[in-house]
Amino acid sequence: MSHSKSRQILRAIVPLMWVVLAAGSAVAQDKMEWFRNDKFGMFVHWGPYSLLAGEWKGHRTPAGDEAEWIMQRFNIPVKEYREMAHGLNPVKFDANQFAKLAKAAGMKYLVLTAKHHDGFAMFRSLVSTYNIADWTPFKRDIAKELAEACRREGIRFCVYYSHREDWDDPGGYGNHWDYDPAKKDFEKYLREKSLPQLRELLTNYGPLGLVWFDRGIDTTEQAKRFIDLVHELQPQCLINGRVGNYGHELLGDYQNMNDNGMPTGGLDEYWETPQTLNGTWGYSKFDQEWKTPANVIQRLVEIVSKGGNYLLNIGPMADGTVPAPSVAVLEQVGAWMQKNGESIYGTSACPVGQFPWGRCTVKGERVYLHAFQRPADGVLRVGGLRNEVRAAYLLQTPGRKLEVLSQSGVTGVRVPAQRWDAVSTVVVLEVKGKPESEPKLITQGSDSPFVLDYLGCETAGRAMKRFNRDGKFHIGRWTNPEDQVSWNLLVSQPGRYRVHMRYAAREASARRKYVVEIGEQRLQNSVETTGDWYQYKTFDLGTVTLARNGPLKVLIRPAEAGTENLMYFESLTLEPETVSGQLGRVGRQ
Ligand code: JFZ
Repeated sequence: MSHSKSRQILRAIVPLMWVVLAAGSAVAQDKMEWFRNDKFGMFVHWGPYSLLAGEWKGHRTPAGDEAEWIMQRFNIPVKEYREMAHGLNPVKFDANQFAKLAKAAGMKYLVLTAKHHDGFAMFRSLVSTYNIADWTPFKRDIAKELAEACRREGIRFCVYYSHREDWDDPGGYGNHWDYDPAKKDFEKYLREKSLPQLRELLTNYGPLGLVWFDRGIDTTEQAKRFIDLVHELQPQCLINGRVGNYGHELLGDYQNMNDNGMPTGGLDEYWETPQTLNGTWGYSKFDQEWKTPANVIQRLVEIVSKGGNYLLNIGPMADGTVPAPSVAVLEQVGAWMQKNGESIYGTSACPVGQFPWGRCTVKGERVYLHAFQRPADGVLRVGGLRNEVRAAYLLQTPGRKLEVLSQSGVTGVRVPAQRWDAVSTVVVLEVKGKPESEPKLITQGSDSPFVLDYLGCETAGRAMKRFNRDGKFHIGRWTNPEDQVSWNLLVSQPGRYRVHMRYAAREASARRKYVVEIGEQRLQNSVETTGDWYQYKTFDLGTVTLARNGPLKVLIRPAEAGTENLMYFESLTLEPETVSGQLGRVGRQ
């Protein structure tokens, strides 16, 4: 057999070996482990839109508009856009530079737009010649080069794939100017382009960290075809929440928060916030509104302190250059990460919430205090931490212990004036045992109701605090009596209160019984269907008496065992009807 023939066979076999290896390891490891540890990733939005750079025939995409949407923004005919795409030729592209930049920034995974909404593939595809290798003079496979460079730098390679939106294909969503939407054959598009290209990505580029789907899809059945294909070829590969219909039950291994959103946190599942470095994902020559390194670092700390990952974008130029301001910001972020990465990687959400001076993350028996500003007296105060503090020191100088103060449940650490970092000063508290918070106490203002929602509650069993772009924050996945949510109230206005519950429930949950325990009082009701997923309605559960000042526990749970999700719970409100307002004896309710 000739040398070239054997190389051809090897080239065909090697990718399949990855697939076989990946499949075997899938069962063993907790596939979320790397996502939970790595925290910080690079998003790369790159395609023919980068050549237009926010301008089409003298028209500019408006400020804050996303330059990668230019084809739809200006209803550019497929014929003209395709003609333009022939000109994409990133001769300055160096995959090693991208991977090294991600590494220098402290980013651990990289997500490349393999196909965005314009339908153009940034990888060599046998499904469609409308791709970087066949359609342009560049002729190389960008995804292949990036995947290999990422592996050399220890960066996990991932792909973004717009599985529903495709302005080039008559069967895809979104092009209402060239094609009649009523004549769209979406099923054909799924069968002949979207699913086959996903198969190419899962077969030819080695193990992928995750596939980042976008803009949802109509039915759960359609979404499951993408999920099943990923699981079939690379079971260890993660899937983001946008694979499914935003208004339906959440699918995917983790949830994406709204783009550029700063979530309130408090979720019981993995989530990620994608953000731009300026105002657009795809490169625009007009948008120079770059985030500062301090801004990026504080956003990273904020997101990680609430249990999320941060996916931060670069928009390379058409010639393959990464805009210099992006490089400058990421290099300075990396310098901070070099010194403080221990307080980010592998940490979990802070159990004691946030503070006026900054945020906290936790790992093992360490609490990392991230101070964005110096309190006037130089003392960082942490309320609600249950653990004994053994020692405190600046992460940069572990040998120099700091003074720890403790007063009525508040821990204070005094940081010398000259030791503060302008962006984020990281103080380490060595504590005894796993960091835990005192139960969150929900207090009330005068005549104000108690509004009990996902943020202030404790969950037990399978009850889970979840997020959905349409359904927003809610409690779900509770089916049995041990799946519970509870709140610890501090009553300061005894009296009669009207109880309202707001939830969404599909027909499958209708008539399921649930219990609301308010102190010693117990309300039992049946779930009423509200229509469909996340169509919330408010129900009056009657009145209760909060007899005296002091602590009161409120708990909600299914009344009996079942298989169906009890409901999508949004909130319980205790509205004062008649309150005495007098200060009474404090005792248990
Ligand atoms: C989508 C894309 O349309 C956009 O071009 C970019 O790729 C971005 C990362 O994802 O845009 C979105 C998708 C979801 C939301 C907002 C913008 N959202 O959930 O608020």
